[in-house]
Amino acid sequence: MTIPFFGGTLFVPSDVVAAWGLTIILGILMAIYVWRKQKLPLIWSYMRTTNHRKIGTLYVLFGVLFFLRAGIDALLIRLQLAKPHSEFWVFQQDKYNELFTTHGTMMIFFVAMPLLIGLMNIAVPLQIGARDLAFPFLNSVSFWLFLAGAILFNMSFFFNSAPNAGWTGYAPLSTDTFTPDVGNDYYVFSLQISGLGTIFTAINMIVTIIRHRAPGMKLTRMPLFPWSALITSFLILVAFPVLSIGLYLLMFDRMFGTGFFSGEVGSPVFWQHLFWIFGHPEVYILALPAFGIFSDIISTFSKKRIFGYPAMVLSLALIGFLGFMVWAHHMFTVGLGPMANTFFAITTMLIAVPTGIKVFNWLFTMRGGVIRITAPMLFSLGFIPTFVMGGVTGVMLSVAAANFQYHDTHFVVAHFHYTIIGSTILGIFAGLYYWYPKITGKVLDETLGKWHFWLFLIGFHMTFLPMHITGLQGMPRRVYTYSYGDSLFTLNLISTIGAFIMGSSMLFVAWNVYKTHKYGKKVGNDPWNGRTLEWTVESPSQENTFHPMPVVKEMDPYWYAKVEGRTLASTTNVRPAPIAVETIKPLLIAVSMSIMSLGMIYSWYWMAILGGISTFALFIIRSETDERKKDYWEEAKSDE
Ligand code: HEM
Ligand SMILES: [Cu+2]
Repeated sequence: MTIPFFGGTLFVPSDVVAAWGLTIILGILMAIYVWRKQKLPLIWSYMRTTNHRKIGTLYVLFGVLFFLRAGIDALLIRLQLAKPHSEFWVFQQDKYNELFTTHGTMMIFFVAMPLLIGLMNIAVPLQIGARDLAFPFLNSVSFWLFLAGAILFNMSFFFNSAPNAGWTGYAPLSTDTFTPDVGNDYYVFSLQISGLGTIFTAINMIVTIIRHRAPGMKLTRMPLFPWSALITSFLILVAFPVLSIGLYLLMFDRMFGTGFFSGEVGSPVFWQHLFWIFGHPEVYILALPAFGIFSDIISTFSKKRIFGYPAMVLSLALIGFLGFMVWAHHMFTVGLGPMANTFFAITTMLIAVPTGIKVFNWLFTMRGGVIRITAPMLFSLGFIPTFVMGGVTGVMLSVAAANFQYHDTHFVVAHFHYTIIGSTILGIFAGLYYWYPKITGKVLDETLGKWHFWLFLIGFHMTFLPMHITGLQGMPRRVYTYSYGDSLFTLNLISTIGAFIMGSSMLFVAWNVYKTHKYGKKVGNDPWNGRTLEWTVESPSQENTFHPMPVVKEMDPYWYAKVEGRTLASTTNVRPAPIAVETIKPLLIAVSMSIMSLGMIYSWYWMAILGGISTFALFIIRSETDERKKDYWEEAKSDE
């Protein structure tokens, strides 16, 4: 669509026009709803909250919102690939590149990460007997930084400059020589901002889990989800700064004419190293929390303690450690040489060992157990074979010589969707069904949950199983079309139909949430007959839980207390809890940083400086106000 604009003409693609139109209409409808139902005070209180459950809920809400966007991207990709020589209406110019870039980037950073972090926020403090995260203020800063990054990223589409160099932002394509438009600046700054928030969360989680466990809850008695959160946080702490550095250098290349990743002295391979030193651990940052969720759920619904607890913890740690030794398996075809390729092939294959141990331990946990097939359990059961299949193709990919054949084909696309959806997404669904009572006080409808599960799983395998074959037949990834002669049509059509089945399963979630909200009954503390501490507190969990504090004498303390018909011992002599405050400052920090980033993206330096000054000022103001000041004294005394 071309629009006359001050004498010139403006070209606006029709999908962007549609997006603006839709957003304005939805915005107006939402404003009316908020006004009519008088929800403003509620929104205002959530904008200032520092409570872990509320922040966790916000993460989940926005994660789901971005899932919708990234999911629609996926459906558009699949529509385009449904038949050869397709000319789908949104495919003006190089839209396909933008679509797979926004799909991949959003799914990883603005869907999988926030949903997992949201679940950690909701469940981890309750599971370890902490009243909140160690730094509630910082927690809220993390959330708003994530949201600021995500909104920034999405804004790019509305100005018809979505990033288009893939979620990996490979140089030299992502440098200003080849993509001079601001699209990839949006990529750089939105990941930078939200990444900062993620690093803060990691610090927060580590301190919370190390410092704020209930009395008697030794690390060796801690449930596996907090364990996975702890190890994941260490991975984040090492991996995300590397991404930040990479993005920082890319920013210099794009905006200030340096040549880190191209030219005489720079090299695109430097970017690949930096990116994958972050990027491979990132895969485990997504997978490990899901492992933790499955462990807790499988144990609960098998009525058995998790099998091989020490081995489970050790293999979590080992996977985390090995995750840092394998990044170059993404670079087999770059030409690092046979020695390097062999080293990275072997370390990659080694990861299969601890992963295999975990799979067997889940199976042994179920063996001889009293199994209840509930929605969360179904997702956990669906995870095991799906993830194992992804693992098998992973080992195939790690054979460096064979990798030359698979590299950058749909085989890889099939592989990583099996692992990421098999672990993270199924884990998120399982966790959401499982902890829904702790979030809202109601249990989601089981029948609709099962519909969701089956449609999703069947649709999933229909979508991605054929991609193994199209990939082996040589269908390249990130290429927007193919021809009839390639004999790829039927398999691609099946994939597309599968994707729509998968998409339709989400309608059951929407219906379920609506139905539960409308007709669901409030449930008590312990709707699943659970084993761990989160089931001893109210549903939904209140601010300031655990008064008095339970004393933990074994693993799964709540379960053994129930079995032996006693109540958990408790004490009031505990370390002072983190102090929740209501404050708008975290949101303001995020807004200032967005203003700074927008200024940088469009080289409006006055605006960048303004945003920078206001960020800095807020830091100063914050450092002058510390709600814990008087409690430091008490804590110092109690530590003596
Ligand atoms: C809902 C169902 C999904 C469908 C139908 C789908 C489909 C696809 C397809 C066809 C591609 C390849 C595009 C191309 O190479 O031309 C792709 C890429 C990708 N997908 Fe998905 N996907 C789905 C869900 C997810 C999820 C849940 C995640 C992660 C949490 C994810 C992460 C990625 C990533 C990282 C890429 C690579 C993008 C790139 O090449 O830069 N996808 N997806
Ligand atoms: Cu990897």
